Amino acid sequence: MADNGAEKYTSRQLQVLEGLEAVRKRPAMYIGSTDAHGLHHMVYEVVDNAIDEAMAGYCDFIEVTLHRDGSVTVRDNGRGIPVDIHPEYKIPGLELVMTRLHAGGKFGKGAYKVSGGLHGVGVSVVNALSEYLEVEVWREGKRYYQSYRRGVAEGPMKLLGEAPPNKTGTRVTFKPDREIFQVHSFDYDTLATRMREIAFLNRGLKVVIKDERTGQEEEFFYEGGIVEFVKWLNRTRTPLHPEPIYIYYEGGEIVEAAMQFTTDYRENIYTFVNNIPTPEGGTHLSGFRAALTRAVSEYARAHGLIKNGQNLHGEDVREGLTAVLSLKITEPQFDGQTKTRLGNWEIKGIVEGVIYEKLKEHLEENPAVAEKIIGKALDAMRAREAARRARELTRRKSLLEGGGLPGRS
Ligand code: 0RA
Repeated sequence: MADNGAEKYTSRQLQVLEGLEAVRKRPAMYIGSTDAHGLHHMVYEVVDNAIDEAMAGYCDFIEVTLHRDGSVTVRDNGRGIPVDIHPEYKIPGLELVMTRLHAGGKFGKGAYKVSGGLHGVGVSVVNALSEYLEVEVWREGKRYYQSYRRGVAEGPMKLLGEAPPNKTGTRVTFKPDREIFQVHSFDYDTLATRMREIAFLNRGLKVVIKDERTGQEEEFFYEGGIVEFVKWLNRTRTPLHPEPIYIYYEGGEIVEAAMQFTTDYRENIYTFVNNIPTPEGGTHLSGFRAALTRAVSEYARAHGLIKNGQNLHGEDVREGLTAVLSLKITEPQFDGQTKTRLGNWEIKGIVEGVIYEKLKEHLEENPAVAEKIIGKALDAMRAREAARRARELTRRKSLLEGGGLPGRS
């Protein structure tokens, strides 16, 4: 019996080492790359865990500190990593989270969590790729600690003593391994940009970044969430209406959008799923665009703002639009070259329905805003048609002049 247990323990330890070995042998498979991107991804991986706590409603503070020796600390006031002994593995949850590769599903179904793509690979990957990692947990009135070298525990988890009343959370300090990464220095601006984005996407969450190498320090906190995000994105543009249009829907999933039209000619739509940017777009963006075109076109036609035979295209309506679309869903499927395109087919219809209904309502209730948006779309439509006529004219002319190919007359 005891013999059997000892043998099991040994094979388990072996499994752990094999898991870590795999991560250290092919780090890019787990962290994306070993260049600057991969290096910064190490921080995002730990921060993602704190964001999961925030999305679950247990965390409203995250702090990232860059140290002079190339290490970084991520601190949060979430629930703290569980420390109780796992019934099957017979080690604290903390050690399990830090040393075993996980296939995700931390919270099980029904919770919004960061997963898919490179995100959600687990803190154990960060641990395996760190020269050293130290973790401190405040939970159930106590303070716990464990440290590791290249993913291997230096000793058992220690109880450090009492935690201050009601204090919970996690603090992770790690130094990315110089044997693994080609770049060793964190870029403040890269990290600060992402921390600001996280704060915009989670209203009421305070995100602090501190750089001990330079003394630089910023605090991001936005009570207005993505409405403030859109205003901030438009800080160098001229808005057509003072307040962004805001849409919120909560069903099985959360659909949130903020949009503001400007005198710009470009379309600036930023999409996120569970706080992860989706620059390759996907079903949520398709649904959003379809709804926008339909709602604005229908309003324009119903109020006699476009004539019969005239048609607004999607690109006309989107000209000058700055928008943030943020979804929280339980089982995101990330596809595409860089796993940053949302694939869940059912999301297109959900987003399209929500945005169409609420935008239509907003336009009906704010005719002055509607007229400005449609005026701008009509300008875009006329410019598009004029450009087409000019192209056709040039083509006909060059045909008449014989040739059709430049330099041949
Ligand atoms: C596993 C389970 C739970 C939380 C966490 C891990 C967790 C990980 C990190 C990493 C950095 N900060 C973190 N905060 C939490 C769920 C805890 C519960 O059910 O009480």
